[in-house]
Amino acid sequence: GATPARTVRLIGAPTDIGAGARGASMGPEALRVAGIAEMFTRRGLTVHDTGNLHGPNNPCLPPQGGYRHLDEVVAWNQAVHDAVHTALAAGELPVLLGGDHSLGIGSISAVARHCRATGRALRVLWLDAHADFNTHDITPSGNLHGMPVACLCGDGPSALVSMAGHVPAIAASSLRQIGIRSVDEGERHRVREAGLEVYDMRYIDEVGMRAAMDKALAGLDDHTHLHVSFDVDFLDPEIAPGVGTTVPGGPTYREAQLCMEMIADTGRVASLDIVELNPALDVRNRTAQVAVELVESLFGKSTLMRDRG
Ligand code: Z70
Ligand code: MN
Ligand code: MN
Ligand code: MN
Repeated sequence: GATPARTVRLIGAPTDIGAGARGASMGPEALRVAGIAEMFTRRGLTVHDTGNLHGPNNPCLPPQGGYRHLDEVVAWNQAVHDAVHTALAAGELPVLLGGDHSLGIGSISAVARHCRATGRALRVLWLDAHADFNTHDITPSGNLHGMPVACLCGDGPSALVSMAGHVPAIAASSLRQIGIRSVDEGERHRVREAGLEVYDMRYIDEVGMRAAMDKALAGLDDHTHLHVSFDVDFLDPEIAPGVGTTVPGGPTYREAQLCMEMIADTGRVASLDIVELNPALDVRNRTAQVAVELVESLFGKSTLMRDRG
């Protein structure tokens, strides 16, 4: 099968437009300061850092019709979509440096568009404390970073739902959620109804990260495009305090490393989002450093036995 690209394109999207807390807008620079480009170079990849995208400022307004900042979220996502799609069309591996998780709509819509055009299967791994499956009528906050999975599966405002050029952008069956431990009441019903494949923290506690990831990664073939959407609040707050919404009881450093290593072993990672890092809430850029260490494992770093160099 086709090998994923060896050139990484870093795409910064400095915005917190879809989040409840301010500060994820500083994520891209914090990841650069933590050495994300140098890390990819160490992994033997060529890095093109194309700098940051631009978009509207955060007006900090209350929700309207169940959405906060919908027009601004659309503008940012369109910019992300276009940049991610350009990278994929150029044969590069896009790495979105968020920014809040609403940007997963633009990023994954571009991936879905690319997969459809090239006849490839798509698998999306959603690493997160949250299911991000809310809609305007059940959201407790109006924050669009709580809705990207719903939008990608066809439920949401038309400008976001149709960004891939086909609706839904992805089939619910192409998604695997890992690390989930905070789901709102109405959201829970929607997750069940849609039949999302969720490996929540209880499941991981009971069977272990290894068995959970074996299941989440089952059924990939040589042509599957594997997209990883890494919400940094996936991690336990003990190792990742620098996020807007900490939820206790997440994967430890070792569990998260194993998760990333097992994804790397598939050799199929073809695009990545790193989102919800909030340097305003971090401690000496520690969360950014942990994120970079984990992404290094996601791209094949491992000790001794399994090292591919
Ligand atoms: C809640 C909501 C959320 C991230 C918080 C929180 C959603 N379910 N997502 N932090 N990344 O407001 O919809
Ligand atoms: Mn999220
Ligand atoms: Mn989250
Ligand atoms: Mn509705």
